[in-house]
Amino acid sequence: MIQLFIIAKNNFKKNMDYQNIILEKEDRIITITINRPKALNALNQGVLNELEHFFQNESDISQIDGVIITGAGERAFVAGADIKEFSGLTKEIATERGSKVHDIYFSIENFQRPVIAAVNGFALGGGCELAMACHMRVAGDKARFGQPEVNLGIIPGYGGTQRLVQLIGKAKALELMMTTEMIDAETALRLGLANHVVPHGEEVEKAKELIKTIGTKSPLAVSEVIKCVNSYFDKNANGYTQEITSFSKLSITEDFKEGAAAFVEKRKANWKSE
Ligand code: CO8
Repeated sequence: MIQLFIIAKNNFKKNMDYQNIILEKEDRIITITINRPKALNALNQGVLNELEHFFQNESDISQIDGVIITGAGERAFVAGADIKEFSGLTKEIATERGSKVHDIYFSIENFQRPVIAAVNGFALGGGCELAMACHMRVAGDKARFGQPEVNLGIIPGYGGTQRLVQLIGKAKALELMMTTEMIDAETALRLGLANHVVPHGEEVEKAKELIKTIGTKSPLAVSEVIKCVNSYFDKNANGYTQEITSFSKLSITEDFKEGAAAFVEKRKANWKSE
């Protein structure tokens, strides 16, 4: 059955029949729901291919203010990579799959509009790593985060060894990855893994609220903020140099003139992304 639902406004195009994720567009916000609730939304190759397709082909970003990723059902955001697909894994397949998922998660992290994980339940293993690849995380009060891979004899292989350290620091990251302790939403908030905690069921609404606020700001400036902040963690980049590049690029835009004029004239800015 094709599970593609698009509440389309503007020019959002259907360009793939998604089987494992549901896309909805409303108020310039796309919500992606990973739709395998019986397997607690585990990331099989189908889900990964569809996320890859969306994030690497969604070029018409002028039509959107942001993207939300969440999980179907009441229990899980994503409970990890699909463990049932591990049998028959060779070194070559593991290398190929790991690299592919790194690329997908980088395309989320480098997406030019805010991407927010609405964590509505278990976010484990590759699911916690997916949430961490997003720019922010809104956790429901039933959310549980963890990196249980060493229980299976592997490590977090979808970027978790790097992004968990970036978000919560080395000592706590090592502890969570080595003990496999599952933490609740309030602990995730305290550690800096979650941006907000809301009652279960209100995760997507809160994420929408954040995106709507960001949507009132200059889209060009927002995407340069993403680029500069990501440069901090890119060993091949110099974040300070990127900041100067982005700042000077923005300084000659129409939107900069408009933003300054709107301030002086005490009115809302009318952004044109020019
Ligand atoms: N993969 C496949 N199926 C899963 C997964 C998963 N990760 N998690 C849950 N399921 C399935 C269960 O098999 C079960 O299906 P069925 O009813 O057909 O048996 C269904 O979801 C419900 O799960 P449970 O019955 O286990 O529900 P419980 O409430 O008892 O437990 C838990 C919930 C605690 C979330 C439990 O399901 C669990 O521990 N799941 C596994 C969590 C995990 O270990 N995740 C990490 C996976 S490894 C990973 O993500 C590594 C990424 C890098 C890989 C690099 C490869 C190249």
